[in-house]
Amino acid sequence: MPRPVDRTRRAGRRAVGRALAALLFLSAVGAASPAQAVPETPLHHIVPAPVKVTPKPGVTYTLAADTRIHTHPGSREARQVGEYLAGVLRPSTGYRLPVAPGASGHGISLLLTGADPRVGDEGYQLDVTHRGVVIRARTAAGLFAGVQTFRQLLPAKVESASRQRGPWTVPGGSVLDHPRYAHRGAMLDVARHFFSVAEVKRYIDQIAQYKINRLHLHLTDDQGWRLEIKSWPRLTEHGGSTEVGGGAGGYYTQEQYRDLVAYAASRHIEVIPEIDLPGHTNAALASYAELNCDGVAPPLYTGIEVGFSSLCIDKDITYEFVDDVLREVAALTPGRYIHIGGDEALVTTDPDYVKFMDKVLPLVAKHGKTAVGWHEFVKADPPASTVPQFWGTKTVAPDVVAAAKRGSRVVLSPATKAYLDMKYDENTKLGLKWAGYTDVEDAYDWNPGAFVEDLPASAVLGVEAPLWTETLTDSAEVEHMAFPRLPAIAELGWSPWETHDWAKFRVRLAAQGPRWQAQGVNFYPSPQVPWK
Ligand code: IFG
Repeated sequence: MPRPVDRTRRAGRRAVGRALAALLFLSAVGAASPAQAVPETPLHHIVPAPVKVTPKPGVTYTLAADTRIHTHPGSREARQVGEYLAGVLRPSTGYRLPVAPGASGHGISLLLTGADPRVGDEGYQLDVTHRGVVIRARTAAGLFAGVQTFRQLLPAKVESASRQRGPWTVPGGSVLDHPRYAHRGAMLDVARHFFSVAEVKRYIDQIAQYKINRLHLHLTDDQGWRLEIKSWPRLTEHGGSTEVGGGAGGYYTQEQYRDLVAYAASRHIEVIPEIDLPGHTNAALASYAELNCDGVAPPLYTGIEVGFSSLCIDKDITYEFVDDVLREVAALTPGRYIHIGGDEALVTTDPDYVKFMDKVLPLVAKHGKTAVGWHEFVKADPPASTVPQFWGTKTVAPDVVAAAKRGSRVVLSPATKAYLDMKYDENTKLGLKWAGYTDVEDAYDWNPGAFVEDLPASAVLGVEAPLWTETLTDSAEVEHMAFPRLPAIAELGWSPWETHDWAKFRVRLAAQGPRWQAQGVNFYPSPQVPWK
């Protein structure tokens, strides 16, 4: 005979049973209980991964025909970011989205006050509530970065250039974000094949989406000189008249170049012009006989060999030439840096190379700029202010580590990871393979802060993805090689190492696919990515 249990205890047990059953039921149906994982939203798909994402389940904000964009009163720069955002949203939503100074709790607000100090110079805070979206930053660059994140919270069709049906709903929540590295670069080689102003602007718009903030333009090489130098006009008249394969080539007048630099700046991207010296100079040598040691100008070159050319190290005119070029390039460069190349000077002896750099590096400083160079130039013991750009295929680089120990900070572009002209695999028609095949996981799965042995993490200024164009002739071919690997490098440059996770990144990358389709980006659908 079971012991009599008093009624109240039995009722109490039933209540506990009911509560347990309810909890089991709720967890089964996925209702948001505190312990329950938050349902997946676009907040989980942002590339580059933000520092901190806090979804607010059940909260959403939907753009409407009367939505307004408010920008920090009195800030022209904030207003420009507002107009940029409107330019992205108007074509696809069809909404007027007027932009006006003001700070309202409704609609979209871009404000330069109230941001968490951790956002620093390029970070932002983004908050989505039922009433609207508020992006706060300390600079316009931070607002611009926040806008790139906000775009990715909207449906992919918002990226379309033509009117699409809504609704234009974004998930509630907040993002706190700021970059890991100061230098988050993309390089475009416009010397092997010339790319028009429109094509470069298209690339600028594409890289800006992933918070890239430096565009290194490789303006001169054996096959072409692409920037007008008024004191040496034949550099473009003759040296810009062809390209790899013998095509028409081309060049930017200084006015066109200024337009490119301004366009990049409006996307908060600093242009770093490269004048590759003393090697990779056949276009200059072909343009001016007097620059050649033997006084004879070689023919224009349309092949893809490297390392066969050098300025004449012992002629005075060489340094007059370099000084004139650097003067005019510096006048066209609001940014801090000029890249002087220095790679593959294979017919320049080391003593001559050092002699050349000892004369040229002070000229860069004289014209008020800081020199970046491919990392070989560290053999000239350059000043600690100069920036070696590492492009090695190995992780051992003692001379680069020595330069870092002298105070230089290094940009990482390892050819085995960041060279976007490397074929994805043996089936890739475009590109080269001298550094090995590089699929998306290769481009993503390395740590810039611990890649070069003995290079202190504090010596890393950032990363940069070079895109050489020996085999690329137009935007579609550029995009096939740059996407999806450039966003991988962009994430390495922006996101905290703690967020680094290939299994998660490939899913986030897959969510970018529909956006690129909406934009007409000719991306490579790598089998490594679970495209939707
Ligand atoms: N190396 C050359 C580039 C280009 C590249 C193609 C550097 C610094 C091979 N120099 O990379 O001019 O030809 O992948």
